[in-house]
Amino acid sequence: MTIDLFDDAPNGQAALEKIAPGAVLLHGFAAGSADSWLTTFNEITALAGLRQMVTPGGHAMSVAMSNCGLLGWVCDARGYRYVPQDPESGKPWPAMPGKWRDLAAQAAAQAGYANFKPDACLINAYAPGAKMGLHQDRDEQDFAQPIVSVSLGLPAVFLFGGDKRNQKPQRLRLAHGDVVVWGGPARLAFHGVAPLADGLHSVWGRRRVNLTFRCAA
Ligand code: MD6
Ligand code: FE
Repeated sequence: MTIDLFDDAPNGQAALEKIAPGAVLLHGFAAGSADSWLTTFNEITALAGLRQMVTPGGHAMSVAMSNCGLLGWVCDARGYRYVPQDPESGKPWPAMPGKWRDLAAQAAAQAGYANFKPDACLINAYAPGAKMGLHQDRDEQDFAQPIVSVSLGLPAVFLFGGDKRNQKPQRLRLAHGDVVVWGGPARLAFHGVAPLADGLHSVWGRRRVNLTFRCAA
């Protein structure tokens, strides 16, 4: 199964780069079907629109977000949490597409995390200049489960630190189709995204989209 995916990658293989104990970068793992990612992304964001959420501190995030799956991550004046309904529509988040869930599980398995069954997919859309400050992902119930992060569209510089905020982060270039899998001893590492450089991607245009698959419940 994994071999087939590798054959789909543009260079005929997906190189696995270890970035820290517990964290790997699968180069080009999701690059195979760029058009179908976009079609599905458009269907989901037509149902649950991208929006700039406001942090508990009162700042609008520069990244626009939506979700699919049983649970979606939100933030507002009350804090950060997972909720089963889109607060804008009152409706459940759109279902997680089976092909998205399957690709996330295959990436997790490739990184050594078998039986990954995500219930939440956070969708992040970056316009040029948008960024994400250093943070830990700690709103999920079970830190034994990894996170799988799929990068689409324009390349970004991913900042990857340690489990203390003051550790100087590595700077990793994430290109279209790259997948980062993140768990075990790296699960609570601080990470962020540097301001997105402008550019034009042939399928996604002037933006980067990141999908992070999680087990939230
Ligand atoms: C992003 N990603 O790449 C933001 N979190 O746009 C994340 O915050 C993230 O990529 C946990 C694990 C992988 C990630
Ligand atoms: Fe994160």
